[in-house]
Amino acid sequence: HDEEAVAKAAAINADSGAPTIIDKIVSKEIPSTIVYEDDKVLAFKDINPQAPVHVLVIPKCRDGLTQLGKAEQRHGEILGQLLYAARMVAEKEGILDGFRVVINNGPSACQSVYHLHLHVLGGRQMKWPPG
Ligand code: IU
Repeated sequence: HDEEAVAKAAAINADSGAPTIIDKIVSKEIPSTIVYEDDKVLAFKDINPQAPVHVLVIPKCRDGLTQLGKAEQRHGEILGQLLYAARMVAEKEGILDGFRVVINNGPSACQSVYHLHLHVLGGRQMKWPPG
């Protein structure tokens, strides 16, 4: 059953605080196609793109931000930097006129990687509401 499978997958991917694949992408142990990088933020192409442009924007240092729900006041600066980086990605990818930024938070939103990441999606007509 579809709903059951989704719930099961989401439960497996609960927030354990364990290291994630993103650590290896940041260290470049796992190669990725980098779209934008500065000292605090990295943006790279999603391996399973859901749109012609699908880029993930992450803080290089997780610093407790396994998910947006764990954000504290002290994270304000990096959160702003991530949003600005998303805009830089949109410009670089030529979708500044129309793009979507998504953060999946927790099992019911199908978060699968517990290192905060913004999805930047575009290059096609996006639908609303999202699924
Ligand atoms: P989510 O919001 O946690 O569901 O998004 C995780 C994304 O990470 C998802 O779109 C995956 O395709 C993507 N991804 C990736 O780009 N590279 C990887 O090695 C893995 C996941 I694992």
